[in-house]
Amino acid sequence: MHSFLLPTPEVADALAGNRPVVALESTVISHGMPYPRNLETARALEAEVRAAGAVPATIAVLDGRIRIGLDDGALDRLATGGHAVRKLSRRDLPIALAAGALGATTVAATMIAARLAGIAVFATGGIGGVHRGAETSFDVSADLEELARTSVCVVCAGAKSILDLPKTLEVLETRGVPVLGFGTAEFPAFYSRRSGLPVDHRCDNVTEVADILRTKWRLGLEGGVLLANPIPAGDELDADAMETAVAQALADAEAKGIKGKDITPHLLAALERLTGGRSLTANIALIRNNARVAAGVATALSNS
Ligand code: PSU
Ligand code: MN
Repeated sequence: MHSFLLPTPEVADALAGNRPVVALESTVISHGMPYPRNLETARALEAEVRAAGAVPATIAVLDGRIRIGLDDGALDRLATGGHAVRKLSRRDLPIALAAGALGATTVAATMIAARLAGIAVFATGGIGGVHRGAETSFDVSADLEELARTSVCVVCAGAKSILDLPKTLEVLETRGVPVLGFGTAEFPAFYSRRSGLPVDHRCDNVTEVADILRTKWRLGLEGGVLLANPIPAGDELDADAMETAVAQALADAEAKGIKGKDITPHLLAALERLTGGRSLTANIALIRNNARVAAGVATALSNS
């Protein structure tokens, strides 16, 4: 294990015994949801992973180490820290570690940490992608670069329509990232099951997903795989109503001049306000569903 990594004994044991482990990110806890729902959700995700027979490893940066698995105290600091918690992507990791800062890891940084620790499967809500208007702003999430280079399977519910979904899929294609639909041939749009955009391949069970992962990596094709798992039908939000809310959230961010790493957290908070909290409830349902599926994939992968 890399000297910068600090796994909990439970995670270290599971990895040493080739038992299934699922990585979980912390930016969604610190910057993606309000307290106390964020803390409840973080705990619920760990419980989902355990109930499905795998070991959860929530990842964050504390006191100069990348923690692989968090105790209650650490989870609490991340959930209550607000703006004192840095949002860490690839570029930020060395700075935060060297400074001994408290930081939450994005999809990109969580992938890096998972890979270093030897964890192949990671569950999140939605990935970052190509922002609307990227042709002038150049705002393309580092998550896409990381998916291109780091060999981890990321289970998500697609990407939010705060992003430009067709452009996001174009970049994933260019960068060689397989996009698999779990029980669907369509890329899901986070709050809704459908986007009208096709995935590369539909998988109907976790064994098939594990086969594709193994094949990719045995071929020496380094890089991630995106497993897109639609929000459960009963938790879906109305696509038109969400589009209206997204347009308002984007206009608000533009008016306030929000840019760079602050834009995604700002839009998430605005959507929650604009939907009277319904976006948060949907977010929690889909991320729990992703944790369950990720545990299944990790189990299928460790059985081979
Ligand atoms: N999308 C969501 N919820 C989130 C994020 C994205 O629906 O919480 C977080 C993830 O941690 C993701 C990060 O990796 O935002 C992307 O930020 P940016 O767009 O600045 O790359
Ligand atoms: Mn960005």
